[in-house]
Amino acid sequence: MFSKILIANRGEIALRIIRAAREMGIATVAVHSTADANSLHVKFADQSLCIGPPPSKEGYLNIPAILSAAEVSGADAIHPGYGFLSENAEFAEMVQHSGLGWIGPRPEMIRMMGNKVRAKEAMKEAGLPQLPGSAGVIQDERDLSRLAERIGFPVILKAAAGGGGRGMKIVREQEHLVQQYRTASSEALAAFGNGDMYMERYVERPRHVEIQIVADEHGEVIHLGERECSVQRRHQKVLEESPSPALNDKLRERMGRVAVEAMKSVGYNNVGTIEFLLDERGEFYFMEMNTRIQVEHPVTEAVTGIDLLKEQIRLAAGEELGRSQKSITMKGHAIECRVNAEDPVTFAPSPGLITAYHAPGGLGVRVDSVAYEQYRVLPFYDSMVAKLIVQADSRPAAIMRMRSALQEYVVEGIQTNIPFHRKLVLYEPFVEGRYDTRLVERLLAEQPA
Ligand code: MV4
Repeated sequence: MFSKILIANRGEIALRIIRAAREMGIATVAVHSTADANSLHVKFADQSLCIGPPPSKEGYLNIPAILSAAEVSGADAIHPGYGFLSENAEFAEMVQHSGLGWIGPRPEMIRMMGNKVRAKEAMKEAGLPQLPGSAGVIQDERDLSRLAERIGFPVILKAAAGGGGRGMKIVREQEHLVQQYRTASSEALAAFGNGDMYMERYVERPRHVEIQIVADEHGEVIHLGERECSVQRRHQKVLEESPSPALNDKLRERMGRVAVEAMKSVGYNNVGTIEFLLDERGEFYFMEMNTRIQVEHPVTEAVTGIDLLKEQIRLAAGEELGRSQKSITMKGHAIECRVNAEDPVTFAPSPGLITAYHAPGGLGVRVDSVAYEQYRVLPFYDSMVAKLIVQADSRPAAIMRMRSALQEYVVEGIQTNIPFHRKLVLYEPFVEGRYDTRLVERLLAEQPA
């Protein structure tokens, strides 16, 4: 097992990693930007090192500074958290070549899933259901119309180097196809340095359902059920829940089984998430895979009772999974609300000083956050300031618990989306569990802030 872990991240996930490591008897090293010198992750780690100024490129993305910090501190492993360097295959490789443990999947897995076309091909080969689409990258503009005719309109053009909703274009009519393709490809080239595009049939009202994978380095793979992530705004998740109100036991079993089989066939290791699109008929299709711990992991922890961060660390140290799929039981229901520092009308980030703070508590209530009274939300980083997670015996009970917790939550001095969350958990389509990826749009149209 590792004896000292360096955490190449900040905020609540850095704190989450510190807590897991401490419970395992592992020492922790925080790295931080000059602006984060007084942050909780720095205070709570056993050791801390400043790695640069506030801009991410010079700090939390500064590979030489982070590797130096690992060497100076005598850390024997690096946990990248989410965002920042967590899905940078070159970084993972450098970490391993420095003789350090990498708390994540092998670099080749990160690389494969980072290229959306390669990931699709590999996952098709591995047996995951796919939407009708182009066989890999679109090679020639002259193939476009034949391709779209075969797939059937509407189609969606996606950037091979994109992901998470970046670099996508929906095309509804043949006559717009070539123009849309040119625009999308040049936008992708500008944004990602790669103009490669692929095409899929467009699913109109999809749900985003993802499966949590846990795999050891010895070929054992299990899943920890699903998370429903359809409550999004501009491809940013706002609320997640588990189980998904859209799945029944049979569909859950099938999704989990094919996901596990696919991961076994590519030799995946550590934790990961397979994202599926679920259509109105209950058919599911592979979308993308995330090769990191995710923001919304606590809802899975809540319903399975498994500490995903401890698992991740244990598996990265080469330990065996030591649990069978049969031993996994899901209990009750969990919901997570992402609390963001943002303007309720424009959704622009609203950084600044928190002048009053009271986090909710009580049975089945968890708050993962680095916020406190007099904490300053910095303008340089993500605007998420807290995750509020509740669990209860049933979905209706979890919704009641979330309403109660949101009522207790006090954050003053900055603007937050807490008022939005209070509306969301009262909104009938949400309460009924009958919603898709357009839920937030509908709520905002019906009840403007
Ligand atoms: C789609 C789609 C409909 N049809 N692909 C958005 C994020 C990226 N992972 C893929 N996305 C989508 N791909 C086909 N063929 C609709 C979306 C999509 C979406 C997916 C999940 C959650 C929210 C979304 C919001 C808009 C569009």
